Amino acid sequence: MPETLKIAVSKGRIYKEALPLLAHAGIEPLDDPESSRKLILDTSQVHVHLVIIRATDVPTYVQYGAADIGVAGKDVLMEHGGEGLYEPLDLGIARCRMMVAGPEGAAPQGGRLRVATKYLNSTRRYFAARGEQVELIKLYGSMELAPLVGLADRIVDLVDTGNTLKANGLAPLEHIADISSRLIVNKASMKMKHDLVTDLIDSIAEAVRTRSAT
Ligand code: PRT
Ligand code: MG
Repeated sequence: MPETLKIAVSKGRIYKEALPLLAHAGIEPLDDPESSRKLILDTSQVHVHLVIIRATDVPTYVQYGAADIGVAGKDVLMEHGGEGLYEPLDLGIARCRMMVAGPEGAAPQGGRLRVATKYLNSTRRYFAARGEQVELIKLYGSMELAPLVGLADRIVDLVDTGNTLKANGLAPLEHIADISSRLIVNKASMKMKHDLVTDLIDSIAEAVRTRSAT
């Protein structure tokens, strides 16, 4: 059987920005995941398939070898921990910052801060490194709401333009990390499908270089 490559990618902003990089490597999906219900897409290369999954699930699929390669946000990778994965390439797409945010003009807090986030591990590490004791509240989305209704004093979320924070009377307070999407590779696939995988990495790396040169 000829070797195949499965590439895990999420719909939305990562997919949109990854498409031109994949196209440069000669990989063009034959369906549009935004309109098709298919979760496995054939591409212009018969041996390459795209697996369309939730952004937070991408590292898990690649870790277990259900996909050979994936495109995942650094935010998601920092939560996952990176076990079983190589991270050979920063794609420079879907850029944003992970920030601590809170009410505009909030007075410095005396007691133990309550921090709401979906990024529990990153948030725990960040405050621990600063020697600050905080109470973490796990949320799955709409973190901006938490300070407005008294659920939390601060949130940790991704910020791009800052419009979402501003619209909710919040301001960015502390920078935790710069975020962009990374190419990740299953460690066994890197060995077993070495030529296929490294050819793909090289050609996507070239696409990234060409793009940043323009
Ligand atoms: O939507 P779903 O629940 O399926 O998953 P997801 O929200 O993780 O997926 P998606 O597609 O929204 O995000 C995928 C990845 O894009 C993230 O993991 C990040 O690596 C990256 N990314 C880049 C962003 C942003 N920029 C971003 N601005 N992800 C989310 N946002 C959100 C942010 O959480 C906040 O709600 O946009 C809002 C802030 O944007 P501004 O411009 O108002 O500051
Ligand atoms: Mg989303």
